[in-house]
Amino acid sequence: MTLPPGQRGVDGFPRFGTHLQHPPPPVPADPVIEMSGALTEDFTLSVAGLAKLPRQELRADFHCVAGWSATDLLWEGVKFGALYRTQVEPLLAPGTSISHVVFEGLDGHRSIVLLEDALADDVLIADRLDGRPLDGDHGAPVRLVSPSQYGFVSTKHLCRVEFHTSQPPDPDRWSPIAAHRRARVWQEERHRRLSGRVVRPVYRTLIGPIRALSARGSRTGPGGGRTGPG
Ligand SMILES: Nc1nc2c(c(=O)[nH]1)N[C@H]1C(S)=C(S)[C@@H](COP(=O)(O)O)O[C@H]1N2
Ligand SMILES: [Mo]
Repeated sequence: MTLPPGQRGVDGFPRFGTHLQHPPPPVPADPVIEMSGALTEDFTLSVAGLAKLPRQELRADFHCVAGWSATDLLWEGVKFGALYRTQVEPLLAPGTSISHVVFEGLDGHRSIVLLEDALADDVLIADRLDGRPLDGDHGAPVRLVSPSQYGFVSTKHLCRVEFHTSQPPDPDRWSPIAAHRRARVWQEERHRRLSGRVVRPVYRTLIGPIRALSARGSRTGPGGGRTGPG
């Protein structure tokens, strides 16, 4: 299998993230996803209810912007596009046009995604990985999975989705490592202003330290919680 430009395969699926050494957030007794923003009314989606919607399996590689790729993961969940069309579009006032979607996790991680990217056929709200419920390391109880975009888009521990009619405030804006707004892996859209090729070697130096920190915060022990064959 070829990987996108500048990516290197890793064994297994490490826990990795801006959460660094923080353990995964506790899963609420009856977890929900709050759906809010430019809708005629906000609503709440229960995570248990997701299991009853039309299910989708997705076999895909997962690419972190720092340069590692986990290969051949099997996700299960609900297509974000199907959810949007059936449950969100009916709540749009005439003339309202959504441009951006914000995905927020229980740990405060946020990803800002163009609607057209969020509606791609390979974007899931996933509750299972490799035939098992998601564990804390990989985003329990549910996470976004958008394998055509770098990993930071795929918010773990998803608890809120906001629908916006224009670019929402972006705390990343003036950051030296400002993430690319589309973050498409095959276009190597790592950085907002610098070319992917240029930032590659710099980002790669972050993999070791962030992996070590993330493993330290893991509930399932170092190595990332992906056990068994594969
Ligand atoms: N809630 C939350 N989601 C997150 C992150 C995070 O720190 N918190 N890190 C992101 C980054 S940078 C990557 S590469 C992937 C890593 O997913 P994994 O830990 O399942 O490998 O999660 C993304 N989603
Ligand atoms: Mo990442």
